[in-house]
Amino acid sequence: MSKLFRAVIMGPPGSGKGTISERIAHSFGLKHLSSGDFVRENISAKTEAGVLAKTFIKKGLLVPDHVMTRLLLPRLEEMTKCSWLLDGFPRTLAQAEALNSACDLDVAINLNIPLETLKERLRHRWIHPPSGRVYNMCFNPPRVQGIDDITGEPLIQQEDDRPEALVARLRHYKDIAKPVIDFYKAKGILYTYSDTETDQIWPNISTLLSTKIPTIQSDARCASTH
Ligand code: G5P
Ligand code: MG
Repeated sequence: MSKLFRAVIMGPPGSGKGTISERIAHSFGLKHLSSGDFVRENISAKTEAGVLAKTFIKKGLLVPDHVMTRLLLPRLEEMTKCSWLLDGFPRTLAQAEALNSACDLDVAINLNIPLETLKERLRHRWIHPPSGRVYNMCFNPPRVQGIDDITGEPLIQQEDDRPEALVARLRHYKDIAKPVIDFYKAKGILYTYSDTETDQIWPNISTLLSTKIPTIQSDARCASTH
């Protein structure tokens, strides 16, 4: 019988959660679920939760816990046969506790990146909204400026990467993350990585996961999607 593997990746806005998640999904076959992408899908589809979430995201605020858990937990229930990586959820202690009631995690990855590095990165970030693909005009630019490599569609800058929303996001992060970090530390599953470069952090995460998930069988691997 296959052993399923469940992980979360935490870190402030721009810390590289999405970039590292894509590498993990590609290398280890985990299904990548990004809470931010999921919220944006709901905003585009104008669902009730999406309309509500938009009012918070525009101000650089977190979406309320009850909205997030109502969006995310049913999605996880559909993935009982998958090994997955949850990117951006939980963000608060209430979310961590709700997730803990729904399933057991194997690993919580925590990215600890200096503030100045974060501000600089997000200034240069562009995304392809339909897929959630992320580019950085310095670090990983698209082949043609402003155009998605795969579909040829235009790239945009997200509303919450605008300077005023960004500062608010970074300020809030530290306070709310501390209890979540302590929660996973107490469970003995927290792995924190501190550096200014994703390429320095990635080999260490890859080594960790190689030791933690050698037994995932092909039927527990899922396509990498957001
Ligand atoms: P998101 O979409 O989850 P955030 O705020 O957590 O947004 P974000 O912005 O998606 O975080 P990230 O995924 O941590 O950042 O980082 P990334 O996108 O991979 O990398 C950032 C940029 O840096 C990219 O351009 C990348 O190419 C580049 N980069 C990566 N590594 C390097 C490097 O080494 N060097 C350089 N130079 N560049 C690099 O959530 C959005 C909003 O949704 C709501 C909130 O309102 C949130 O603000 N939301 C929730 N609300 C409540 N609870 C939740 N659980 C919520 N989840 C989402
Ligand atoms: Mg992200």
